[in-house]
Amino acid sequence: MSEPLIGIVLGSKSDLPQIANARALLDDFFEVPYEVRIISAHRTPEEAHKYASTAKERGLKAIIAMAGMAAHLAGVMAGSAQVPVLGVPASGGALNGIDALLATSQMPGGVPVATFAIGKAGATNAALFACQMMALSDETMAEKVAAFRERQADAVRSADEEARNG
Ligand code: RP5
Repeated sequence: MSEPLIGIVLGSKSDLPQIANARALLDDFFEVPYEVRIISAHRTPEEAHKYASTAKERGLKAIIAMAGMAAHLAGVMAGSAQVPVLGVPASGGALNGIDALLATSQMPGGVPVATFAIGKAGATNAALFACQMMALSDETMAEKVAAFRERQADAVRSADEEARNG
């Protein structure tokens, strides 16, 4: 098995269902090696630092960090990592992800976290964004990104045709 190029880190195993579509895309369409880890900024802070600080030397091109509630995970990763961190606020909790959205996006200047939508859509887009970043220096990946967009557009056109034909 190839070494992972993308690290997907979740704050809890309860976040796992929210990355199902992202995983399917990476597995089946983009065929990118990735790893999934459960590491908490609060519950396992030493592991969080170790994971982020060794990401570049282990060959990761990006870290996708998803966490909910007081979501410090992406910020903690960004503080120690030398690769881009894509933050995904997990849905759930009393505020259904709004808390995580603010915690993930409102980083102070100097430590960027690219923040995506709450929940499944955000995880999907973070995975696509990681592929797009890799496509800048990988022509095969660039072709897959283009093919994905075309497939998506075709699905909308088919839906449009069905709707028009009643
Ligand atoms: C966050 O707290 C996790 O990312 C999860 O979204 C939320 C709740 O975690 P559990 O109590 O379900 O483990 O750290």
